[in-house]
Amino acid sequence: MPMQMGFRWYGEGNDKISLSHIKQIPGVTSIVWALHNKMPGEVWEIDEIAEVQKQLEPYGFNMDVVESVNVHDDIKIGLSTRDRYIENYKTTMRNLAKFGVKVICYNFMPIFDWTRSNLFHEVGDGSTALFYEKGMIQDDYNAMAQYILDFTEKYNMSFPGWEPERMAKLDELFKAYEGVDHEKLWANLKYFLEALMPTCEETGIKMAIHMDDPPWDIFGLPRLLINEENIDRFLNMVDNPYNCLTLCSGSLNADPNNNVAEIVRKHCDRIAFAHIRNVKHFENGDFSEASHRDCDGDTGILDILKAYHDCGYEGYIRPDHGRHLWNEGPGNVRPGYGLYDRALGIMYMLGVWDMLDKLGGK
Ligand code: DNO
Repeated sequence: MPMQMGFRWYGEGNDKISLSHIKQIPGVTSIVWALHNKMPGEVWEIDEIAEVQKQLEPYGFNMDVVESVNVHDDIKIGLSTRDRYIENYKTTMRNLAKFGVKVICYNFMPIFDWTRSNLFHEVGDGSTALFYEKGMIQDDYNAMAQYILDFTEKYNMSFPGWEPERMAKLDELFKAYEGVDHEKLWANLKYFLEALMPTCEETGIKMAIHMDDPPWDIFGLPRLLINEENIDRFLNMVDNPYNCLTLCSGSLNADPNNNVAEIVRKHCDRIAFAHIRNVKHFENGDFSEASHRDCDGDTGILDILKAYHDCGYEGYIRPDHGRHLWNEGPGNVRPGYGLYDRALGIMYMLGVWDMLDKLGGK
């Protein structure tokens, strides 16, 4: 079985891209989906999941990969209320398993999910891309969050991990995380995963943690999934084949010291889901996202794909953020999740993969 190509879709009424358009991209078999109206900690009900299944079925897409079932802050902070949310998480897993879900992508970043200072930065060829200006993400978390929230409000969208309800009490959240240092966060992650492993074994679902984006502490909040050493620690900490990675090449490579291809070769059997994204670095620590073509960024896309191919990777893979092209811009596109550049990314990945197959005689 070859690797399985996915495309992230935000759901009917929540994504301007239609399933019929996605169907025309060669090679896509999985829709990477989620119930985006759910708050972290809530149970995903069977009839809600069935609704998505009904939408995907006519196109022949499977719903094997969910991105994400978000983790409640109480679990990350380690409050006594966490057990209730862990029970809800298990119920969600059992409900998802009824629909054949095989992989749950999630993250364990305190408060903020992915973080950028500019959602539509000029790339130089007329397209725009997500951009991280290091100097802007230093002390003032309220200003950074406000930039994102103003955008989502203006264009009437919500970003996963940036729920306005949570963002409205940022100061409170920061207070709640006081004392949660790296070691405490590791311990809380271990507690969460150890509680879930029996349900993984029962349902066959792999838990695939996403890399932290960017891979360093921000605003004094600890981040764990940031480099090879910590990935080793994570996999050893709960050494179970259901404890897996969503290996996001772009998240990791925002730190140029990370060699993603090397990590692929080392842990291929524990990568349930691969995100392929290219990043271009600037000397002052800023970075921009780039097209999937190897030479357009610094991530080493060819080396990474070669590493997956050499390992005989059979897991799920998807193009990650793309640039915004051909009139995609604020108001008509989800930042990073336009149609065109991700479709180009898929063709690039499949082109490389097919050629590797051919050269390898497969
Ligand atoms: C950003 C994504 C992340 C990712 C979550 C996984 O575009 O890569 O938001 O889905 O961190 O939980």
